[in-house]
Order: sequence, then structure tokens, then C-alpha cells
Amino acid sequence: MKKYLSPDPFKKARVAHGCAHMDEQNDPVTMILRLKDVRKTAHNWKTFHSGATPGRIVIPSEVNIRHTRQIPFEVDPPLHGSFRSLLEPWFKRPLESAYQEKLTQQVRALVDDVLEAGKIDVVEDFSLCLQSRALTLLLNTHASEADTWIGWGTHVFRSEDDPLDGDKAALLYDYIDEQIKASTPDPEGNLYSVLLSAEVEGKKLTHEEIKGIIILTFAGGRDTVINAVTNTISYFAEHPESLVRLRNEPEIIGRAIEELLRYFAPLTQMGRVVTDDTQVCEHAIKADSRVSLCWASANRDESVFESPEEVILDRKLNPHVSFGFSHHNCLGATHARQIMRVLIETLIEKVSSIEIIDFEENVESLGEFERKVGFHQLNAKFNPH
Ligand code: HEM
Ligand code: EMZ
Repeated sequence: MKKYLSPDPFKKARVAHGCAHMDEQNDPVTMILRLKDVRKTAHNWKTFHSGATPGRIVIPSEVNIRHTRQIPFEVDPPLHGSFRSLLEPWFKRPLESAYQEKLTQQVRALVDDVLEAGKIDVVEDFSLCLQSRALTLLLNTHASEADTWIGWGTHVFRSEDDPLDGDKAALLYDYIDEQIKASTPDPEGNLYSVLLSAEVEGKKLTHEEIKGIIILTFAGGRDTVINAVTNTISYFAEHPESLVRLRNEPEIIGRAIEELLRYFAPLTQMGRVVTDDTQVCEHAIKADSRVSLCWASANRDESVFESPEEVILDRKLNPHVSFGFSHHNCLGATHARQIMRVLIETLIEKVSSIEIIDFEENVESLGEFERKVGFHQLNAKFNPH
């Protein structure tokens, strides 16, 4: 069995029913598995809303470990749109060349370290460092902040063994409270200062609203980016010829990024709460129950993607939903795509091969399904040209 593979556990249920049921903390979830249904449901925010009790649309539910509403993630239109208008220009900064140059310097330095180090754990020693350092660019904070964030481990408020560990969550919340209190309003400053000086619908943001935006920026871009980077490394470890191909055909790097994101779907699913009795894929769904948009399954929908279980680096038609769909599509996607691009360009330039020594997969248990979403550990050695 190839180590990089991310097998599709949903195929049978997707083809036969389009839906599946999952029990989760006494709050069951109907999982929506086909691309068309996922898109339709994501678009219909009136019937499938995000503005439920904070934490309830996340699977596993975070209602017991989080009371702050994440913004704009847990807000519905029209208020959602007002927050998006405020945040979008900030989250598009990764398109600027100065931002890309700094990111390139960070990634080159990290790859140089790893080439010298011998055996490393790609998750802890590479992906987590890359994610944390790159986040200092997105927040526009001092580079040394990354060391604190690296110390928190791969998920910012779920501990590895206990997804509902409240103490771990408190660490992040206290840190953010302090950072907001220590900041002063400045529209040209870091994200805290920018938010302190901003208005939405004519009103200054409250401490709790700023906290909700910052928690989401830390949490939403943490394990997702770590999974994307670690899975990408595992793929190139087993496909050194793909690195050679991308060096010879740099014009397909953009497509390769989308294909790796489609195949690995770093975020498996996200929930919605149903506002009225309704139906999805011919199943009756009661008001106030949960459904999930299963991005990972939708990305393998055989009625849309040719050979969905294969990584086709230059795949042309690729309407994947790894970054979600419609109103809540990922605000961090520009940053995440830049990370993938700089990573691939740096590997092409500096690395001839990657040897995997041993690994421990990160497998999610989702009712009847088990899905590999990444690795807990991936010990490997990078070799230079
Ligand atoms: C939303 C995936 C990286 C911040 C989403 C959604 C998905 C997703 C599927 C939609 C959620 C929904 O519809 O309920 C990913 C993946 C990433 C990634 C696969 C990496 C490969 C990031 C990064 C950040 C970020 C780096 C910021 C640091 C957000 C925010 C939202 C979001 C703020 C909510 C947008 C809204 O509600 O309007 N992401 N994400 N994400 N993501 Fe990401
Ligand atoms: C939430 C989520 C955001 C959630 C778009 O996804 O990411 C998860 O990793 C967090 O646990 O709280 O931020």
C-alpha cells in the first residue's frame, strides 16, 4: 500500500444513497456525500444555517469547549457579508509580491534546515513550523511569535488524544485576550490593531467579536494547512518523478496545487443546522438537527471527476470543494494556495528526493467510515540535489 494514499471511504454510500448517518456526542449528523448536493446545501443558508450555538456546526462538536462565536464562519447573511467585506482585503494580501518574497524566504530557510538535519518528523519539524511562521505574515505580527504557536502543537485548541480538552482550549483563548488588550487601534498595523480600528455596519467591533475572528484565523488555518503540507510531502516522497515534471512544466503548478488539495481534502466536512423540516437526497431532516457538507466525499464524486481516486497533476476540470462553496468559502485560501506554491517551487529547486522512514496515520472515525486525513507523525529524510 502506498503511504501517501488517501483512500475514499464514502464511495459505496455516496453512490447508493448520497447520504449517511453519523452519531456524534448525542447530536447526530446526516452527512451529504455528492458534490451537487453539497453545493446546493452550502448555498441554501436560510434552511441550513451556520449561526447556531457556537461550536455546533463543527464535527466533532465544540459546544462544550468554546463559547465565543467564530466570525464570519458562524454568522449567516446578511451580517456575514458585512464581516466578509471588512476581512477580504486583508486576506488577499498574500497576492502582493512583498508578502510572497517573505514567505519564500521562510520556506527556503526551513527547507535548508531540514536538508541539514537528517531524519525529521515532517509534521512537527516541518509543517507546523511552516504554518506558524507563515501565519505571522497573515497576521502581520513579529516573526518571533511563531515560536509560541509552535509550542501549542498541531491543533490549537483540541489536544491530540482528547478532542474535548477544555484546558488546551483555554490556552489559546487567554493568549488572544491578552493580545487584544495589549494592542492599540491602527489601520496600518497587525490584524489585532486593524480590527480595533475597524467598523462593521457603522459600529466598532466588540472584544468578543475580535476574539471570534482571531480564534478562527488560528484554528481554521492550523490542522488544514498542516495536513495539506504533510500530505504533499508524502506524495512527492513517493513520486520524485512528479517533482521533475513540475520543474520541466512549471505552467502546470497551479493545476497540481488544486489537484493535491482536491485529493487530500484537508478538512473532511463541516456542519450546518437545519432551520425547518426539510429533505436532503430524499431523506427527511427535522428542524434543529445537523447535516454535514462532506467536502472529502464530494471531491471524489464519480459523476463529476474522471478517475477521482487518482492524482492527475494536470487535471483540467477540477471543481473541487476543499475550500468549501458559496458564502463561507475559505477566507484563508489565498494564503494556503501561496504556501502550496512556494513549497512546491522550493522543493523543485532544492530537493532531489524524500525518503520516508516510518509514519503514523491520522485516521478520523466518522460513524461507519474511517478516513485518513493526514499523519500524526511522518519521519523522513530530505536529500539535496
Ligand atoms: C472556511 C478549508 C486554510 C480561514 C473554510 C471552509 C473550508 C476551509 C472547507 C468552509 C467552511 C464552511 O463552509 O463552513 C480550508 C483548507 C485550508 C484552509 C482546506 C488549507 C489548505 C485556511 C487558512 C485560514 C482559513 C490558512 C486563515 C488563517 C478560514 C475562514 C473561513 C474558512 C476565516 C470562514 C469563512 C466564512 O465563514 O466566510 N476553510 N481552509 N482557512 N477558512 Fe479555511
Ligand atoms: C473551526 C474550523 C474552521 C473549528 C473552517 O473551519 O476549523 C477547525 O479546525 C476548528 O476546530 O473551531 O475554526
